[in-house]
Amino acid sequence: MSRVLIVGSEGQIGSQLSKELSKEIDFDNLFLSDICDESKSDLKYFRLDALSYDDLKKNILDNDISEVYHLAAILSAKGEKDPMLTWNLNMNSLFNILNLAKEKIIKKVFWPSSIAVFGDHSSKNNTPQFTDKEPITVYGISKLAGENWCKYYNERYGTDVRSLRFPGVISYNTLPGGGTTDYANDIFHSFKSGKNYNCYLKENTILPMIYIDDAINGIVKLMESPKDNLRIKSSYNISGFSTSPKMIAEELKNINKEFKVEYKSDFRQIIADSWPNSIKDKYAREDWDWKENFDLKKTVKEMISKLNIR
Ligand code: AKB
Repeated sequence: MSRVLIVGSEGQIGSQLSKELSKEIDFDNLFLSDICDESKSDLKYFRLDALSYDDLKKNILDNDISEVYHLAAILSAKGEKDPMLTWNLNMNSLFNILNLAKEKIIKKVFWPSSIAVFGDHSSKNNTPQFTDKEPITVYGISKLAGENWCKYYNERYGTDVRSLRFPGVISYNTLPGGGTTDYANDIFHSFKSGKNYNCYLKENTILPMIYIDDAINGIVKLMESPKDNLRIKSSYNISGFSTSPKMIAEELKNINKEFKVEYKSDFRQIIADSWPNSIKDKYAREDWDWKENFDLKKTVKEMISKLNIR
């Protein structure tokens, strides 16, 4: 039985992943950690700075942890405010985990990458696993470097590090912070509170998205797959559906025709324009049976129900 640690458990993906893993893993075998003092969950939690190799190693050894989900990162839009801080956190926390895996202190790692690894020269539609990648954000640069380091450690040191290139994640429980795709979450909260939404992207900006349940299901399926089936040693393309602010707004207007969205793009538009419109996730489908369950309509329906919007 693995003993599992989530690093960055209080964020958008971590808070839902911990709920899901706690269904399968005994209370005593699941540990959460983040940079804040307390957890919102009732699971075992300790404060941890992922940049401290010594603290990470001590906590992992003391608790006999064998599997780590390393989710701590600064996202694309926030990252542009302080590129060096973003590079430092995103890269050096990953190196800490990779080196613990290299030393065989941990046996298995999950680390999320992002569609931010793609750039202006990547193919725009149905973007394949292998294409030109010239990311324009420091977040994207750190994710692309991280992917290559995961591949290097897997091939050179025989580590077992697995990764998914996430599109924008839409979720109801914890809001993302500092991403370019955050609008696809924020819009539901404005809708719920009866306010108009001011969107920072142009109405027809199409980006790939995934509903949180699919994102979690993808992580769990990838981690359960036999290692030998995994041809991609860096990070797998994965996607749910593609949408624009206008398409989400239309779905919400079908529920309440008074709902209004105003569009005034800011610096995040340039980031969004450099990312793919849609993703081809054939390797994930072939290697570990990836299949999304949520399209846009189903996602909107689920968000409305989970956020208790009447
Ligand atoms: C962001 O917008 O920065 C993230 C991502 C696509 O990785 N949601």
